[in-house]
Amino acid sequence: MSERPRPDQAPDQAPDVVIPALALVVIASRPAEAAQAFAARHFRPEEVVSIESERVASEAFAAARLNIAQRLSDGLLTVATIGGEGADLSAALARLAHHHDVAPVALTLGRAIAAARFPLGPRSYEAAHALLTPHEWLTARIIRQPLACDLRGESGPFDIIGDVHGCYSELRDLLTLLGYVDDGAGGMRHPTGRRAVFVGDLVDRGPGVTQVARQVMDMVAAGQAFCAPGNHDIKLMRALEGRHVTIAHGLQESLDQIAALPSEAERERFTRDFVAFIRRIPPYLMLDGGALVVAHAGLPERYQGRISERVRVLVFYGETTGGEDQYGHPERIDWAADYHGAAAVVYGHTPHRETHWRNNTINVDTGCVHGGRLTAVRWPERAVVSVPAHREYAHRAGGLH
Ligand SMILES: [Mn+2]
Repeated sequence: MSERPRPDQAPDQAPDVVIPALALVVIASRPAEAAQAFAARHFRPEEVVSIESERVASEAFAAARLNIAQRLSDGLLTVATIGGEGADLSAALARLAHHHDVAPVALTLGRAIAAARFPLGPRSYEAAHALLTPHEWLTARIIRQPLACDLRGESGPFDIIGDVHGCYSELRDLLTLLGYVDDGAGGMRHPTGRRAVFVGDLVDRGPGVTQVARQVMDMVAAGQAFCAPGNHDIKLMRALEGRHVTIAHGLQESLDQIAALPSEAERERFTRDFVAFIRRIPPYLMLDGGALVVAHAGLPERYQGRISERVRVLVFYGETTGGEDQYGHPERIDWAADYHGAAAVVYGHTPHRETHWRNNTINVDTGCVHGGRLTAVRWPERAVVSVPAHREYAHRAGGLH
């Protein structure tokens, strides 16, 4: 972290330490007393677990580990204070956080702690902050930043729209049927303030990929919509970033349609805007005080309110058995069959002919691009609204079930 004060801070003010609102914050100092004092000053007593031993194979760590595991399992921010030794200990704490799909964040006090004790990386620490002088320890502010998925402050009414896959005409039909009107600037808005929420998979397979993406990006930018990314959106983003991806499942249609934009400037602008958009939107959305979760492939209750690599894979691709059905589609684990969560989960990803609420979940992918329907569910009404596809744009082996 930079020691240079930001322009809006007094020169002797320590930099703000921004941590995720759900994290395992590991505070290290040599000796450990400074870390304990810092934790007592900046965190609530029940949030802090002091680890009195530097060794992983100690009773002190075993006891602390149980306590930390319980708190992380309950989705509570937790602070562990440790001394300046024991790289094994910092690694064990990072593993414990990842096990619970919580970000491990390090905060070191003083110059005596080697940064190497808190390596950054997907299997290690997400961030490492350093406060170098006792003056900084006293003046630092801890800022708890809500997770990107935490949109609980956004309340409805919403219209949550299933996989569009470039079906631009049908998207316009559906938005019109739902009461949205052209806002004169490319976007659409609802006269009574309803907002659209997209479950993702805007692109691939269908004929209007760039129009759909542009429409959704415009609506999100105008505050008229939210969007969770789908696996197809992520893959197109990667392809546009120049990364190696297998061209399959309709990706070629998206690339062709982008290549067919009328000018190099428009191609560049679309590529830049789409990549930035998919990068910026959260992996899934918690809305309406937490009563509503929108995730492309759904999300079991134990992962709601968490963001990790495992959660990303789950919300983009869903859980599969690794096997395939008779048509070559991945065999999916029916997570909704035993869903008992308090939050309603609206998702898409796997096309079905019919849609209905089941255990407080609903799959709104009714296979529009495969000649089915484009579907929305109204929230909080829970009513289903849909429009028929104008035609079958992409064949699905075995058809819709
Ligand atoms: Mn899809």
